[in-house]
Amino acid sequence: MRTRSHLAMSALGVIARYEQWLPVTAATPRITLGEGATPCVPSRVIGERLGLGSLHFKYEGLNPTGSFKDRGMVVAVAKAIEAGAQAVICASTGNTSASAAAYAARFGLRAGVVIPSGGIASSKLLQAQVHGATVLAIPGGFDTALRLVREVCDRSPVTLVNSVNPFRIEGQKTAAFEIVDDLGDAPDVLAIPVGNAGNITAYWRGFREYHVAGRSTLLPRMIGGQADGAAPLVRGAPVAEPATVASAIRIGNPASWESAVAARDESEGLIDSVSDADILDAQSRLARLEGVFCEPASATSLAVLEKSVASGAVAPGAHVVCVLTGHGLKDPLAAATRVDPPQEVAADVAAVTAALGLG
Ligand code: AN7
Repeated sequence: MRTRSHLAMSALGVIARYEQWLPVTAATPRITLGEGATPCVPSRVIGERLGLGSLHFKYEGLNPTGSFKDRGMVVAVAKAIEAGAQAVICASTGNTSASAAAYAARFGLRAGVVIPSGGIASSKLLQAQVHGATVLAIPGGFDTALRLVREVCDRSPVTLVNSVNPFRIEGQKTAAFEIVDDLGDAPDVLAIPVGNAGNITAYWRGFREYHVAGRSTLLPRMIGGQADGAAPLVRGAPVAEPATVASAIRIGNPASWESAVAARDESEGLIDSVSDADILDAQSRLARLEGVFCEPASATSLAVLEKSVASGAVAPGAHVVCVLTGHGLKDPLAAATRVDPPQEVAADVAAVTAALGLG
């Protein structure tokens, strides 16, 4: 059950809750849509099966627009307002655009989003549209879209709110603070999906800052997960045409490449890749065994954790937090490939009883 203080935390939002850790000034508006204060859900089944000391899911799908992007977006938009901006722009595989559109709508900015044509999940596209963003679909993938919006920002008075905007990373690091605040210390291992690599950068920064300040006794090993068909950081070279069912992380040339590698190496962690089948299996297991529905990209964190336990890279007994970055309802078509259609039955008690196996 959510406690009163828990509710108060999400009502505060991440800027007001963590202002002393953020680059905010007296002039920065304390805006919020209620982001952050997401639960660390203890695993009921999977952690024990893997032989872990503990496993928690940081359920970021419960943010206002259904993904972790809201943590960074609220800070980026607050700083944009502080600087007098009237418009924001981003490239996106879907969640950044949904978040930018919502915060822009709420706080009176125009939003432009550039997406790969046909390349983002249906609910994410709808979110950008419903919040009134100008949605532009281009031929090519996310990497092309990001290059394009960076050039637009060099020429025109519009604020870029991709994670190359440093305020995005600053806001996103609050998720690491929350994990330590909720669990009492940092975990041994943090498993996290990696696309444009802003989030692994942000968590590592957050854990380090809390550790330096004496809020935690340890630093987690960062275990990053990419999809086999979109694994530039595993290969060590950009991927020209990234391909995976996990459209959120269909990224071939991550903007935060160096800081992701630094997070991996400084934490003595690893970044590995998993197949689309493993990703969808992990998504399904989370839904069926734990009651937690996340999108495919998010399930990459569990899939890479399972692979790491199997290889011995993560030891039995380890205390692990798995970051579930976005809600499963974001991408209904992907999840629908792994479920049975409803059984058509007659509208009578006997038929329903028999179909339920209660007869
Ligand atoms: C659910 O929305 O890049 O490694 O444009 O939506 O920080 O990029 C989304 C990325 C993981 C990867 N999980 O995080 C975008 C975008 C989900 C995501 C990632 C994304 P980064």
